[in-house]
Order: sequence, then structure tokens, then C-alpha cells
Amino acid sequence: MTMTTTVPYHRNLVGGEWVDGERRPNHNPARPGEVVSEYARADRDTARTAVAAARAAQPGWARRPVAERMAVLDRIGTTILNRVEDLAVLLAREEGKLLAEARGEVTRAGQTFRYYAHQLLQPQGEVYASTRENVHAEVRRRPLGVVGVITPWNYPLAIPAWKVAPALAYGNTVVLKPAELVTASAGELARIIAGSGAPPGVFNLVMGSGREVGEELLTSSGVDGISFTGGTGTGTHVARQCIAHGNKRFQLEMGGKNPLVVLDDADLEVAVRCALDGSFFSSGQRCTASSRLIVQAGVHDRFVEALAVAADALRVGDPLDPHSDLGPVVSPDQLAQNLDYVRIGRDEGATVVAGGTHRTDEGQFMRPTLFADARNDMRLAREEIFGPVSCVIRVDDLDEAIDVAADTPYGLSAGIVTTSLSAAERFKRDARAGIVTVNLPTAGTELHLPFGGTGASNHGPREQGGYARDFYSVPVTCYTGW
Ligand code: TXE
Repeated sequence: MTMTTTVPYHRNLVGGEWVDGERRPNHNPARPGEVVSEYARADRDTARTAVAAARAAQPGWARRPVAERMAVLDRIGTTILNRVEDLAVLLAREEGKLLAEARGEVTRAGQTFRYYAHQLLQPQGEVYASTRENVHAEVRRRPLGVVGVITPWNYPLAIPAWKVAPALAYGNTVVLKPAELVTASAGELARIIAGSGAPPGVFNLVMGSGREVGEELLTSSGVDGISFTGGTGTGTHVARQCIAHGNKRFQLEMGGKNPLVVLDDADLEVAVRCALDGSFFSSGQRCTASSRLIVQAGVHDRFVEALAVAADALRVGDPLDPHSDLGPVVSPDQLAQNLDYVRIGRDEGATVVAGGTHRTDEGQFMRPTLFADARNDMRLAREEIFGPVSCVIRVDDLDEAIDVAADTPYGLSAGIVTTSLSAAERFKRDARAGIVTVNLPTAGTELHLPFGGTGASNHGPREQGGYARDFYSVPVTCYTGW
């Protein structure tokens, strides 16, 4: 007797049709033998057809009354919010984040769609005085057009949501290419959007490799802009391709090597809590993770000891188990990369004071790993690891802390733990990052506020909140004589 598979199977969505491809499995990082879902792998032709469908649908979608676009976005958001539990379980099983974190992510995705539904009722242009007689001057907005959305695996629903929602709201059509590790979340999102009343072609999903399907979006003359989140190397390639192929508009959110400064006057409990969350939660797989802990000499030893104890106490286990504090890392490759950095850190002379190992029985489980005696010029402190690995760098005072914090190619998020108002104000003024936190973890952002960095972390307009409009719509300056 042959067993029939019961795992969900997700197809590509192209012009309102569900399109097959080579059938591929996705595995549970907590139990690698377990297939979570299967997906139809798109090829370049499917991507080409999706772009053509998005192109054909765009003018009509942009002309729909705002009330209709709002209703579609609101329905998508409401459906996601009604399905928090089942989507969160799927997300936790395919990506490995804790169920509680997955619930938070799904909720955030739903709220994001509803937020952009209501953003459409905000003012969409500006009126200026003309310097000429009998001339009316205004700045209107028109949609960017067809947007290629390329997303990573670490927030399988939230990142697509915060790109797709504003894109659709401002009258664009979308081709989404998610990371291949998280096609079930993307597939469910596509089903929800397809059932929302969005006309065929307005939203398309193509699940395939970056090299083939992603590349088609970068090089196609049918795509007007690319919104990308992922590694800095890939982002740089995206930028080059966008410029070479029609000077497409692009927006890049990339890596980070985010500093958390702890001053002598800090509340030690707050400092440990911020470092623990920022460094290790979500297995460190957040672009806003704190991967450099820059600690003043007077508190250094007490901080390192307390954080090592707290890290060792974290329970690493199945993300669906409510007793777990940390799930697995996403893939065997990612685990190998993390362990490689543990070796590199040791070779460079830093000292492991917590973790450094992984469970060898089953699943990609890595212990939260803390290095002391790190220097900011070590690879450990300069390269994004994207795992539960952090390092402590000792400094003498606030000036040195600010200099070390800024000494990185990246610039996404930066935090300080202090009870000094003037130190906090100086840090907010001088930190070279797009997000600055005081007495809070470097990770943890809100959907209505701009998100993005500087340097190697970002290129282009900010994402999220009202700022998203700057990427997804184009200002048009109109002069009318009368
Ligand atoms: O990212 P990639 P991956 C970082 C982190 C991680 C590393 C690799 O350091 O270890 O990136 O992760 C698509 N044309 N971040 O492999 O490769 C790809 O298919 C067009 C930081 O996931 O950059 C996927 O959909 N597209 C980050 C997306 O780009 C291409 C979150 C991201 O993949 C492409 C995740 C190409 N030639 C990882 N090549 C953050 N800052 O949040 C790949 N892609």
C-alpha cells in the first residue's frame, strides 16, 4: 500500500491561477525528518508570466476606488488575525521560532494590513503656493507600478506583510519571491490574499531560487521596483542589477552588527534582560539582534557573570513546547555557520563563557553562546553571524563606547543601558544607526514607526509606518494655470 502525503502543498499564484512546479519539501528544523509542507518550485518562465500578470493588472488596480482597496486590505488583515493560532503553529514548525513569538509575528502581519488600509485615508499630497500668478502648485502621488518583493526566512509572514501591504495600498501590483525555507507561510499568505477579493494579477507568488526566479525580477523590464530584505552581499547584487536593468527603484534592508552599550550606572538587571533578549531570543536570527555588547569596565565582570548565568539557564527545545526559551536555528547550513564562528572567535582569542555547543541528537539546536574578551577588530565582532552568538567588548567610558559602537560597516540598531539622562541623550544624538533604544533591547520595533538603518544595513527609503509611502509611490509635481 502506498502512503498518501497529508502535508500542505502550496502552488505559485500567477494571474489568479494556482501554478504547479517541481514539488519540493520543507523540513521542520526541530525535527529534520519531519516534512512541514511541500511547495511547487517556480522556474524563470513562471516568474516571467507572473510579472506580465502584475503588469496587466496594475493600471486597473490603481484606479479602483480607495474604499475598495481598503476593503481588500482590511479583509486580508482580518483573515490573518482570525487565523493567528494555525498560522503561528505552521510558522513555528517551518522556521523554528517559539510559538509565542510566532503568534506575535502573525498578529503583527494582520495588523500591518489593517494599518495600511487606514493609511489610505491620510492626506496623500501637498498643496504649495505658486510663485507665479494664477498658477496652482501641488504634489500628487502615483503608484510605483509593479513591485518585486524579495524576502528572507527569518520573518516569513511579517516581512512580506510590511512590504506587500503598503505596495497594494498605494496602487501597485506585486510579485512576491519568498526565501525557499519558508514557502508554507508565503503560500498561506497567497491563499488569504487570493480569497480577499483582490483582482487576479494584483498579487502573485513565485517560490523559487534567488538565482533563477529572483534574478528574473531584478532583470525584467516589467518590474518597476524591488523591495529586498536579506544578506548584505545579496543586497549589493540586487542594487547593481536594478541599476543595470532599467534603473529600477530599489529598497534594501540588510544585515546588522548591532551594539548594546552598558554603562557603569546601568541597572544590572535591566542590562542583562536587554542583552539576553537582544542577543539570543529568536535564536539570534534577527537583523536587529545585539551581537556586540560594549560594556564599561566598572560593571564589566558583574555583567558578564550575570549574563552567562542567565544564558546558561535558557532552555533550548521544540518551539511548540511552552517550556522552551529558544527554538532551533533555521537550517543545517545556518548551524554550521554559527559553529564556525564559535571556532573563529576562539581562534581570535575571545573566551566562551556560555554555550558554544549544539545538541547532536536531533534538530538544529544551538546553545546561546557568549564570548568575553572580544575586541572590536575581531571577525567575531565585525561579521553578521545571524545565530545565538554574542560577544562582550570592554570599554573605559561613554566616549569610547560610542566610538566602538559606530566602528562597524553596519548601522541598523544601537542600544544603551544607563540611568544617566545625559548619557542617553548623547547616545541618541551620536549613535550611527537607524534605530536607537535606551534601556530596551536593540530588537523589537513597532509597525507604525519607520524601520531601517544606515551604512551596509540599508539603502533607500525607510520601511513601515507612513514612511513606506516614499518607496511605494512616486511624487508628481503638478502646475496648473488658470
Ligand atoms: O539571505 P539571502 P539568506 C543574512 C544573514 C544570513 C544571510 C543569508 O546573515 O546568514 O543573510 O541568509 C533571494 N537575485 N540575513 O540566504 O541569500 C533569496 O532567495 C534575487 C539578514 O536567507 O540574502 C531570498 O529570498 N534574489 C536578513 C532573499 O534573496 C536573490 C534576514 C534573501 O536571501 C538572489 C535573513 C539573487 N541573485 C538573512 N540571491 C535581515 N537583515 O533581516 C538570493 N536571493
